[in-house]
Amino acid sequence: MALDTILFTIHDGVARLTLNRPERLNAFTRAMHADIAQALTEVEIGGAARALVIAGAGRGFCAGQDLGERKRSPGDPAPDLGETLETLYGPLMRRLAALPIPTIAAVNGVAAGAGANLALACDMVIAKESARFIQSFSNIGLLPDAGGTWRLAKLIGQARATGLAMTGEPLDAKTAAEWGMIWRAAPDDAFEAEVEALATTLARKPTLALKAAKQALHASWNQGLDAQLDLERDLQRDLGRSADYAEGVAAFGEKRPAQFTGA
Ligand code: LHQ
Repeated sequence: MALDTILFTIHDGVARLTLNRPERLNAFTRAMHADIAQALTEVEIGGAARALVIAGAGRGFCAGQDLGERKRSPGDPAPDLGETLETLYGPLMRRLAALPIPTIAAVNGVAAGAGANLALACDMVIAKESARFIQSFSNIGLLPDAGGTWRLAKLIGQARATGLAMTGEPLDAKTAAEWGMIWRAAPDDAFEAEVEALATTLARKPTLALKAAKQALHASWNQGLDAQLDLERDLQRDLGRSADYAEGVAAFGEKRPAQFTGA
């Protein structure tokens, strides 16, 4: 794959997608969106990846939309940001939500604007203690996009979501973890090892079960208990027929670690 703006590997069941424009804190460009789309296609159809880690190269995770790409000269027409969201950010957020494997945002540094909401679009977020999350949109006259207004309120409640959206103030990783916005803030010197351990653990889990858990948890945001119980019943019925369930129960009985294949 010829990729200019990201690094992408799949090894031992773990796909690693590293945003790679460190001199711009890995801000999104059109080219980066295209490269990410290409990598996600490989994850979706290749079958080799059982977990996806998204990280940033250098000192930042992602500073959101590259504002250099958005510079206007006097007299230029106003941009259609709706078109940008419709064709670039929306599809990315939808693809991550639909991805049948767990996604981990490894937030190695500042995550701002759509970069913060890219992190929150992943199933689990682990951040360096020194990292910051910034809903920086209001600083440039915009509202949080890329799912931000939807996700933030659900994760941390309306009051805190509103505060972050309106002030554009940075939120440190420890507080983000305390508020329940992310899974964990890791000491900087333990961060890489913790990301590696989490990715390896998830890649060895029964993939279909994680996919079903993701699907059900997402559905729970939009439906009541009755519908949720029905969904759990249907998904569990399918999982009960999986090879991994048979292996899990057998391994428990034989007091040995299970060897899940993802089938
Ligand atoms: C950047 C950027 C950046 C270009 C740092 N672009 N160069 C969707 C639909 C369509 C359009 C609009 O947007 C969206 C979604 C969005 O994401 S809107 C939000 C866009 N992002 C921002 O507003 C964040 C802008 N960046 C910042 O506020 C700061 O850079 C943060 C707080 C992220 C980091 O601050 P510092 O750690 O002090 O670093 P820095 O500001 O010195 O940045 C380092 C370099 O990276 C610097 O370049 P330079 O040549 O001076 O070294 C910045 O210009 C560049 N950079 N973010 N988004």
